[in-house]
Amino acid sequence: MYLYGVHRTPKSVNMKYCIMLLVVFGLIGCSSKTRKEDHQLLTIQKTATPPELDGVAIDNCWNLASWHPLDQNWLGEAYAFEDFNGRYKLSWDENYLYLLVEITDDVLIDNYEDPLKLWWDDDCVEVFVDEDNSGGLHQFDHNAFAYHIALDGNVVDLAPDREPRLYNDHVRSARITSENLTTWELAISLHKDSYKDGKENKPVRLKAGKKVGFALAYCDNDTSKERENFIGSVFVPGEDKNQGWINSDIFGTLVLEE
Ligand SMILES: [Ca+2]
Ligand SMILES: [Ca+2]
Ligand SMILES: [Ca+2]
Ligand SMILES: [Ca+2]
Repeated sequence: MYLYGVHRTPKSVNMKYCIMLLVVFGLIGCSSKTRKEDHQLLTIQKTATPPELDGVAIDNCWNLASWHPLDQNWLGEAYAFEDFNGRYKLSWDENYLYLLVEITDDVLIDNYEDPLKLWWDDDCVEVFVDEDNSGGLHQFDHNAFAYHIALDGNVVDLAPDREPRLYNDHVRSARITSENLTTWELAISLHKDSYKDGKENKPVRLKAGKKVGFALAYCDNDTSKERENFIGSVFVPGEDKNQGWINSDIFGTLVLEE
């Protein structure tokens, strides 16, 4: 009897201990999946006057904002400064995130007239936004958006049905190209992860103190069948740098300031 008891007690204690460990690790696993670690924190200033979207960067909000580099080579060989260089500024008001992008690119190409065909192989600006800065996967849902803005202004992202769709009412833009220099001005409305395609959706009203997941990139193609470089605004750790279109954990974090 005694031996039986001795034999049983440690087993049940071990079992309880295992269950407790499983619960603890489970909780840690869940919380790390749902919480994004903020990195590249950028504080951006509200503007009382929206910039005029005309590709001319003389607006007051741009005079007050500082430049940030677009210089992380996410895909492709090392490139020369004349081949590509870029920088950007940000501002906001209740309705929009405003973005000024200045790109030097030696050849601008638009091989595919259909905006829903191989849109990433034409020169385009790509804007990644995660409205609630939640982080996490977003490839086939609207936890975050990856807007590709083509030279003709069309805006494409993958919809939950895994097909590309135009989101032209989410991002308005204007650009002016003078020789190798293109100046883009964009107004981006932010949408919640509950966004429903084909339904009426209200953009989020922006407030001071809000955090937004954000990254910018440029697909540079000059003479090739496929894009030659994909240059982003945030450092992505690890071998595979092309993660922004799948995982919003790699986005930087904007803090909206009054
Ligand atoms: Ca302007
Ligand atoms: Ca180029
Ligand atoms: Ca989100
Ligand atoms: Ca190009």
